[in-house]
Amino acid sequence: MSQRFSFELHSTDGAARSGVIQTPRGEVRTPAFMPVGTAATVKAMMPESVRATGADILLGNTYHLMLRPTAERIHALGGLHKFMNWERPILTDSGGFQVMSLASLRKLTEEGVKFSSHIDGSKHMVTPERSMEIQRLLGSDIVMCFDECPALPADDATVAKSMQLSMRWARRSREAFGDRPGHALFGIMQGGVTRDLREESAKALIDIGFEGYAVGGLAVGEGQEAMFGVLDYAPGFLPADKPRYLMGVGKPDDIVGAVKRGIDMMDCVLPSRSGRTGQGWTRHGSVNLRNARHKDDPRPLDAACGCPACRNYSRAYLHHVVRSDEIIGSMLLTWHNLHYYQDLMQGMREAIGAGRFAEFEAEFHAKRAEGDI
Ligand code: PRF
Ligand code: ZN
Repeated sequence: MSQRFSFELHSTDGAARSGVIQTPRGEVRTPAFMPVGTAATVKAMMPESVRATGADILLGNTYHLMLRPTAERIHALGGLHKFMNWERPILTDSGGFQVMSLASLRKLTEEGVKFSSHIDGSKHMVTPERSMEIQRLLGSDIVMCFDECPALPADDATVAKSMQLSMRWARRSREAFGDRPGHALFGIMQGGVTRDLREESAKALIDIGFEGYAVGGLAVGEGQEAMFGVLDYAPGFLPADKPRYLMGVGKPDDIVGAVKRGIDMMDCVLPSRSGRTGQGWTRHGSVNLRNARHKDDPRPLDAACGCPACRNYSRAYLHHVVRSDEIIGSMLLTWHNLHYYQDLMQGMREAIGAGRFAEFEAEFHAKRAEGDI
């Protein structure tokens, strides 16, 4: 591969940044939102539709894909991009976080995590080395270190011990990943809501050296105020010339607050998952299309939105298909939500470029304060 992985910072506005990640599979404009394609699909969406919302990159999951259909099978079929018909960049999570939240009979040791599959109870072991192998077999462009993410609240000693284990696993991940031009390995900072632990974690990761750095261990029960408290200092512990990825975040206001504090990449199941339960996200906040108030409403979900759900259908229709459990209800609302999230990212990228992020943020909050009208 001739083209290597690189990150160019274009503009900054306060702590907020905009730029571009270059990969052999195309560029990722930052701040970037990555739709979640856990099981080799962004649920209810065709890949070309995901692209039409403005997504540059998807997230895939080691944990789910290793269990079904297996990394070896995907590799034999030409890799994850070909398998799911998405040619652009893919970032894969390493499995540790999903093992702890989804698998049963987990046993964590220095070596890795043993667990039983949530699908058929079969036994597996993931280590940093195995996670790197799986992500290589998938053909992931951005590979994540194997880490452990403790649920919060947890006492400092527990968080410190877990973070230090993650840092030893980060070193093993780096060694197992090796040198793969055109592919990137990202380290994952842990340390809960404790400043000293976050700093210790950042130093350990920088000492190892990565192509990008994630802030892990947030949005796990600490609440937005505590999360923003950590984001007030944590991105500053990381190298300014490398992308910073906040894992598993979030609601639109979490995303705006994270970008304001120096985050470049995010992922979350929220826009796709909530679309499948009839929840639409707009500039005015969230709208429950199941609600009877939409029954006779001929207006679009969001008149300012250019997505197919808003251009071609009424709230009354969306209400009807959601209430009737019609598949198109999930399709239209997922499309709308992903489109809204990508519009939000584009708006932030433009605002940062123009040095008016503060105005963007004020308007974002003002529109939400008006509520759905
Ligand atoms: N680590 C990994 N994946 C994650 C997280 C983490 O800490 C989070 C925390 N919000 C989401 N996904 N590997
Ligand atoms: Zn829309």
